[in-house]
Amino acid sequence: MSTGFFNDIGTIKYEGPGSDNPLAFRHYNPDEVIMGKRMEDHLRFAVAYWHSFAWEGGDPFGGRTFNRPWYPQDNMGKSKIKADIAFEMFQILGAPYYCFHDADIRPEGDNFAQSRRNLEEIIDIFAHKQEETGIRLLWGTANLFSHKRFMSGASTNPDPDVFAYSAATIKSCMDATHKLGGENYVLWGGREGYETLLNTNLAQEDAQMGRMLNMVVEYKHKIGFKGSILVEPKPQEPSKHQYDYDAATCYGFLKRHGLEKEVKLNLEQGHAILAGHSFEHEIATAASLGILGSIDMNRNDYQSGWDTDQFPNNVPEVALAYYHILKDGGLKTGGTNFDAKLRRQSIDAEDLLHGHIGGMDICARGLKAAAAIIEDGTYDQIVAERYSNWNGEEAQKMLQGEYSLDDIASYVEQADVNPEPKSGRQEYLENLINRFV
Ligand code: XLS
Ligand code: NI
Ligand code: NI
Repeated sequence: MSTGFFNDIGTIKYEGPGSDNPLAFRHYNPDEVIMGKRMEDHLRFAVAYWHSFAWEGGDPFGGRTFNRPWYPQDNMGKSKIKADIAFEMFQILGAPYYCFHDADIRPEGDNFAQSRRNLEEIIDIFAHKQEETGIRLLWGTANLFSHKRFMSGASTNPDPDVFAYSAATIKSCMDATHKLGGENYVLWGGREGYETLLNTNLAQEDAQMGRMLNMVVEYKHKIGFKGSILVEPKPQEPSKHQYDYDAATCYGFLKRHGLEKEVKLNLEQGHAILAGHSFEHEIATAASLGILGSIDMNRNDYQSGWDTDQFPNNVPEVALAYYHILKDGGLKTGGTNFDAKLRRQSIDAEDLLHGHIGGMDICARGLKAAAAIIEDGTYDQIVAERYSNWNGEEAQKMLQGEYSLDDIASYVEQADVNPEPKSGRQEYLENLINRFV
């Protein structure tokens, strides 16, 4: 039954590139087969509960701008209204998945036990709605950054009681995710970092964070959770410096704590930009290390220096992201989560639909372009050619460690090795992209 929040608009349909209906898809056609797989199964779209249903439109200079029937978000009744409207929106959009933090979906209790009971009550409602609609949970996570108890960190807090409270919270969120058949569990450490080194013991905090993640993995196996555990890198904001800075830094952390085979990454476009990288850099890096898990799709304003979490609107950028995802064999347990929010002036219910419809269409165009690049094969061929001399027997021996530095030095003099530079052909390769996007 419709809640009336979206003015009884029906489900959004694919109408093709020629359509001028703003409430239709022009590129996202769930059943269209790309490289042998339905578009819906490639992209695995998810709606982020927090930005669309918990965030009230505030910014550092001003409070709430939105009016929603579930405000103020402080009791179970309001949480249920919010759940009804959220699931209605997932259905209108035809989004197969959603994601949440505990704090997005339940009111905070007076103590931990009450917060947990509130969570469990909502989870039962979600379970029922999932069954009714066929919508699934891409991932669940714990909000260990909004409440003041986490101001000095969650697992990295100098107070062991906060470490314990965080562990209990993560357990309750893993249980909730498991119960809902979630396909991943995410950890994003917004407060796992520091504001000043003058009060921070880096080695101590690294040990705490490593212990927490090891407990998460142990608990995953204990309860038989089959999904992936994902860490989400971000270099700063809200902390001045966050330990999970970027994909490469996270890999170092995982290695150090013996977790590189157990944990993968959830990479976000805007976080890549904040780290001074491109999104495809982060994806390609994670893929090359074998830890690419899922993506948070959004875009940052390139001037503001904030994590602006806008809906994506740049096809060439998105195409390169999916190009590296497809080369890694596509998203497995992961998906494309719109970790994106409206601008605070976009106060209408319909704006929520426009944001997601546009984002889904941009991703569909990006995916089609990425598939075309791969099917064409020129890049693969040029890269293979560029490294082809490494296939030679002597080159392989150098790589496999059969020669030492002094062996190679004498060979260079004996054979009078004198390398000839070859063009990297960057402009040609960049121009080629325009054939596909
Ligand atoms: C914030 C993060 C957050 C995570 C989930 O910048 O992107 O939304 O995705 O905690
Ligand atoms: Ni995110
Ligand atoms: Ni973010």
